[in-house]
Amino acid sequence: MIRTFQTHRIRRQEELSSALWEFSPCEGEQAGKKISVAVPSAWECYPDFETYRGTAVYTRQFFVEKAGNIRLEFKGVSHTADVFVDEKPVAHHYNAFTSFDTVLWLEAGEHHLCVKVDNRYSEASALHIPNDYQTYGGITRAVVMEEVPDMYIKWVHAVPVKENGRWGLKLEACVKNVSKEEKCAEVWFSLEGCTTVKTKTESVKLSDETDTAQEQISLGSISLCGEEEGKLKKTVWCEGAKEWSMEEPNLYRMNAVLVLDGIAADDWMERIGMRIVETEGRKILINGRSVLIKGFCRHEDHPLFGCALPYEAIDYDLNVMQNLGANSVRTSHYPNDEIFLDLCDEKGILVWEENHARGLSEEMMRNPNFDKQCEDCNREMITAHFNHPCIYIWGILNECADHTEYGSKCYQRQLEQIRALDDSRPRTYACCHVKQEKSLFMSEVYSYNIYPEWYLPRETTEMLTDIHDWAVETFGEKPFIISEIGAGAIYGYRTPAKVKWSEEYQAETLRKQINGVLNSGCCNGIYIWQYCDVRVSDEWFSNRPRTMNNKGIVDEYRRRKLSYDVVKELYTARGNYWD
Ligand code: ADA
Repeated sequence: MIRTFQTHRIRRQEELSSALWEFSPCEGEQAGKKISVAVPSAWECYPDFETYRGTAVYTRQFFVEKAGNIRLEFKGVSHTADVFVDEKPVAHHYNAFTSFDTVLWLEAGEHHLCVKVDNRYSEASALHIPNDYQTYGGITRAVVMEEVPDMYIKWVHAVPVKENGRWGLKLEACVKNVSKEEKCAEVWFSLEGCTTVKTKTESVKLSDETDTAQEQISLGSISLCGEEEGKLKKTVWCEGAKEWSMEEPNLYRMNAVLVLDGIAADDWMERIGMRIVETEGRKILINGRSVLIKGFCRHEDHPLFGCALPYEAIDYDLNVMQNLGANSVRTSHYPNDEIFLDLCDEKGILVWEENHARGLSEEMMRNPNFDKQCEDCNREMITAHFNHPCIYIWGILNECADHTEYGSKCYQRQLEQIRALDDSRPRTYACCHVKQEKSLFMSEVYSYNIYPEWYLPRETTEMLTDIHDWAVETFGEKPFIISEIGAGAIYGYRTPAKVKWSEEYQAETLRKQINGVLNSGCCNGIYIWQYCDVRVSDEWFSNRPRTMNNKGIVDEYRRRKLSYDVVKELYTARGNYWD
């Protein structure tokens, strides 16, 4: 499954995943063995590959109907991919959690696709390191083949705006010419589901045969030299559009059509929700209302699927979280599968999406690949996920070294990069070097990971007020979120002694922590660490019984611990807003 809705009516698209591929490991006792596996998947879920770390090749044939430009998109390969078509290298990509693509000219007929996948840790990998979660191996998200014309639409970004009670969209469309010659195309836009879409100039109909009854607006014409890309910009007004909210997540389908040589040659569709996120003093406002975050941190992790959760399992998790009274998810600690984001758009769940990094020391941030790998991740995440109304904030660099001179410069560069890519959302980062942070002047929201009554013998409200007051005194008034709080419990371990690791201890601690945060009067919300128990790297076995991070409210099989009812009681007692 690529997305939860159709993204093209003109561009021919075929999902190459959702099929059996041939998998063959390159190292170890099983090197050269060939097995048929479903893709997407993580190889740790194939029998006898539970702990395989190394390289492997995935292969399959694919068929091109007519000679032309073929775009191959990989939504996620964990963690380094080298792609070959008919034995020729065509793409290289690092990072499991962002997508990449390549456009090739191919003859009609059968072709051979080979993806060499590497999930090893090495100096070359600054972000995938042994960590408090697992770096799986494999083609873990969808693979798509598309036929594109010489000029095609790479993306359209839309920022909702409101003037005099009327919704509009600030649009930017990116077009690419993949041929060697100069070409000119025109891009038309419509928004399905709104009564009309008008610019200040008169709108025109593209043709009577378009699938949509909506008016088409020209975003303009663009001439591009060979292999060049360019952008068109326009603001359009949308009569009758309803806002997107947690309670009523209204979505509209944006439809862009590219006309080349008089023919509607390419199209691109995505959905948008009308909502504006702002911060004001200590409030996070969505369409002017101050939200109260009742959230969970969630890893993409499941004992049967690794990080390659199918649609149904993602939907299951979101339903459970909503049943618990939650209204937000933090994608700790990397960009998530777009199917997750599509579902959050549809269910009205707010998402804190963050780039990929967890707990890197200054020394680790000095890895020569660190800056580039982060910058690539930020750019790929924001470009691909820009239009999701559910994403209300961007996060970076969870618990890295913002307390040192060198580290804080990295934070500042990345916060600047994020602002340049998207100025419509606030930015934040989850801190842990209590009261030593240097870059908080740049983020719009303060966020802290605190573990009172688990790692630290402190009381929740006292600890967070102390940090909050320091941040406000040092950097000024801003919204403040507890981005992690929690306690561990081994599923099934119940004892009247209520000691650490028992379900009783976790349930009691969470009650104190959640009440402490929500009653503090200075917090816009809380993200519980964490939704479910997750597998951690083998190197992280110490302090991690079962080599799992056991702070889930449900275990890895989604079985409820005693804390489930406590969280449900406390979350459902509060509304979605903080007034
Ligand atoms: C940190 C970190 C999480 C997790 C958590 C824990 O705050 O951000 O990834 O490791 O601690 O369980 O200790």
